[in-house]
Amino acid sequence: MKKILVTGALGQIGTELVMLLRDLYGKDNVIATDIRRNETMAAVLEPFEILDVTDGENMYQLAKRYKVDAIIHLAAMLSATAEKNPLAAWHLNMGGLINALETAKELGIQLFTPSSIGAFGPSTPKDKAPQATIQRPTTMYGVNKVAGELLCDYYFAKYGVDTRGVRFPGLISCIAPPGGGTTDYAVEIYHAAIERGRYESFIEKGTYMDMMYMPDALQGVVQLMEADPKRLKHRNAYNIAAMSLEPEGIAAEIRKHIPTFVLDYKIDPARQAIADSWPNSIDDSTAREEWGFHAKYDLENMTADMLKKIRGKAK
Ligand code: AKB
Repeated sequence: MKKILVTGALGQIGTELVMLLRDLYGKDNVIATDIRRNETMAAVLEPFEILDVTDGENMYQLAKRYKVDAIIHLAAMLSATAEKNPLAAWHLNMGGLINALETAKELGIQLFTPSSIGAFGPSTPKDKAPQATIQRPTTMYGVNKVAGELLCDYYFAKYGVDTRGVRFPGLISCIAPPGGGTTDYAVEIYHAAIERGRYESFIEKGTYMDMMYMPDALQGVVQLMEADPKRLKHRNAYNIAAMSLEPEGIAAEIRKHIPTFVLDYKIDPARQAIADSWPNSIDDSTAREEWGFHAKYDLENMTADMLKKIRGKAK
């Protein structure tokens, strides 16, 4: 059975991915790690180890001790926080990745790490941004993501490390909150709709960005990790897509369930500038062709599921 070490396991993606991986590969075969313990979650995610990903020696020793076959490296600083602390973002995002790549190289194991729609910039085609296109991001997060994609390709070409990655859209989920991203409004809006019946969006109406419901994102990670390597021509990193959304569209869908829901705006210029530099939508036909990616959720069934789950948690 495959054994996997996950970094950033207490984050938005990690929390749910670890649970799914444990269902698939067995509890003891998925080692959750994060920089600090959150007592509730760490207990749920046992086996759990403290790991600061900028500590390469500790990462290597943990991967070796647990004899893992793969690392899923998620620990990273997201776009909005990275813009406030560009040097810290470079240190964490690039330092963590190079340690994961070196560990994978030394131990001869597989590595998955996500890229993002943030790897694109203002000169990328706005609609249906292709798999291979102009990548000149104007954010530190985007610079990290492009450099990360290239590094992963480099380690594959030079050392044969089995690196794989996707460009995630904004991810929507209700288990663990996102932190410091530009697309976070699309998560907050659902919680606010249930808790207060209204939401103030920091992203302007009419600003489209690609989004995806978490179950599709997790399915994509597992599917790509398991994909036949002979079919993978692009590797780092595949566009994956589900829906292109803007605040009014989400609000209209929420109103089908909560007719009195009110959406106001208080634009955050910093996050709006990041959103404006990203494409409206991306084209995922390469992921479909090379490893069969297919998102199941659209705005309608995602909204119904999000509201049901948040209501269930509130009870
Ligand atoms: C962010 O907003 O920074 C992330 C992302 C799209 O990578 N959710």
